[in-house]
Amino acid sequence: MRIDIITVLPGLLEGPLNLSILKRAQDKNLCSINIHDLKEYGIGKHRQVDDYQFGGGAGMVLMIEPFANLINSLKEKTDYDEIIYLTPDGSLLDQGTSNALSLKKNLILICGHYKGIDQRIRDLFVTKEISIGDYVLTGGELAAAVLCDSIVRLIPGVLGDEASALSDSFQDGLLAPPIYTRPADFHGNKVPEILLSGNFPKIEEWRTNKALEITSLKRPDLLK
Ligand code: 6GU
Repeated sequence: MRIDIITVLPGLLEGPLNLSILKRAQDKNLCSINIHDLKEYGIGKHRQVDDYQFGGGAGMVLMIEPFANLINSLKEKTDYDEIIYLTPDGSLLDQGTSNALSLKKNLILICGHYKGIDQRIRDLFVTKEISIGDYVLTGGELAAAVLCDSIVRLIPGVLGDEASALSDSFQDGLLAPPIYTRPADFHGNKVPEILLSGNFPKIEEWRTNKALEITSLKRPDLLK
C-alpha cells in the first residue's frame, strides 16, 4: 500500500508515522507513507498556500492551485483508489471504514488547516471525506495520523501476531475482554482463576461472555 499525505505542517505527522509499528511496516515494505509539504507547491517567491476568503469572514483558506499542482503530479505516477479529505464534516471513521481502506492500494490524504480548503478542491479531487469524531481539531494532521495507524495495522504481516488484529475491540462488533499478565497475584488482587486453568475452550467462552458483558455495560449501542 502507498499513502501520500498532503499537509502544510509535515512536522505534525513525521513523529507518529515513523515510530513503532508504522515504522516497522514501512521498513518491511508492507506500505510506504509519503508526507508532502504543500508549501513546496506554493505560489510565487513566498510560496503562498493560503488567502483570505471571498465574501469576507475570519480565517485563511488553503488555495486550490498548490493542491492541484501537487495532486496532478502524484496522479501522473500513481492511480489512486481514494483521495480522502480529513474534515470534521466528513463521515465518522469506524472500524468498517478502516477495514475497507486497508484493502486499497494507493491513497491520498489531504489535511486542511486554518479555516479549511477551497471548496473546489473537494469538488474536483476529493472522493471521500472522513472525520475522526464530533469535536474540532486545529487541522487534519492528527486525524490523518489516526486514520493511517488504524489502516496500516490491518495490512497482513504488519502486526506480529495475525490473530491480534482480529481480537481487537470493534473487530467483531464487541469491546475486548479484560487481559492480564504476571504476576497472577498482586498483593491479593488475583487474576481470574479460569485464565490459569489451561482449559482453552472454557477460556474462550469466558472471554466471549466478558466481551458481551462489558459491551452491554459501556456501549449498549454496539449490540443493536
Ligand atoms: Cl478530520 N479534522 C479536524 N480539523 N477536526 C476534526 C476532524 C478532522 N475529525 C474530528 N475533528
